[in-house]
Amino acid sequence: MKAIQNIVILTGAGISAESGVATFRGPDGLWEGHRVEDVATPEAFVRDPDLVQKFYDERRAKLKTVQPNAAHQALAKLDRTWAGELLLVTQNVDDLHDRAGSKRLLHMHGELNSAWCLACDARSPFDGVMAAAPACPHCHQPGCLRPDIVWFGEMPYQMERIEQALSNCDLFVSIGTSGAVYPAAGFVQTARYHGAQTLEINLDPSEGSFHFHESRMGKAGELVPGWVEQLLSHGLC
Ligand code: BV8
Repeated sequence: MKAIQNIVILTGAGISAESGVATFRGPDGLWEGHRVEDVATPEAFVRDPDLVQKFYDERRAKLKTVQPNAAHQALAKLDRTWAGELLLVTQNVDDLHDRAGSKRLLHMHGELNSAWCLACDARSPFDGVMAAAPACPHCHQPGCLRPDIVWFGEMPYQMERIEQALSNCDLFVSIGTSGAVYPAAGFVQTARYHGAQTLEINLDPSEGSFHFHESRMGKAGELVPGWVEQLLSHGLC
């Protein structure tokens, strides 16, 4: 097995589940009877902006009541101590990786605590209630803010940077994701094509489990700290 220098980690809703943040496709996978795919779209925002704003206002408010768990903390420790290249790509729009201290972090689907102004195109930190049509912190226009979230049918953020990291990594690890959403679900194939070792840590087999060299089934809060210690001690996954 070749030495590991460069690592890409992909996380999904499962890594935040033990912090009390609902996943999308578990038993609690519906929101007020709506499938996420039906609310997290530009069309839904045009059709019923108040419903969509309420969906995100509730999840943004929930962030103030939850804490990073042992999996977030372990990945932040890896971020602080890994001498090689490391990129944590999260599909999650919560701020738990940020609050745990991860720095080499990329939110490919946007963030709940960010607002995107449709009048001036600026993105600004935001932790309030968007349904109240507040003014843009940048241009001060009222009622022009949308959640800074990548909806279905919209291009995820920093895809070139992600593709470059995937083509250059020795190890790709997927944690807490169902492998249901693209292009994130295809990252394992890109990494493997470029010769990376691939590991999945998940509660259940994901839709893409067969693409991984190794799968470890269990809770992220229980498995990720041990995996990080193993990696830091032996440089192997
Ligand atoms: C795009 C923000 C193109 C919203 C989200 C093929 C190629 C490319 C695109 C497509 C394609 N086929 C279909 C598409 C379109 C679509 C798509 O993938 N649809 C799916 C439904 C089939 N993709 C898109 O639209 C993407 N955009 O392709 O643009 C383009 C090209 C040119 C120009 C313009 C556009 C955009 C997708 C982004 C959508 N936004 N998030 C929000 O958060 O409100 S995606 C949404 O689902 C979530 O954010 C999350 O990121 C994502 C995936 O969910 P998971 O994170 O995996 O969560 P899930 O609940 O599914 O699974 C949790 C897992 O954790 C489970 O496996 C469970 O077992 C496990 N678990 C639970 N507890 C634990 C645990 N594991 C460990 N420990 C535990 N304790």
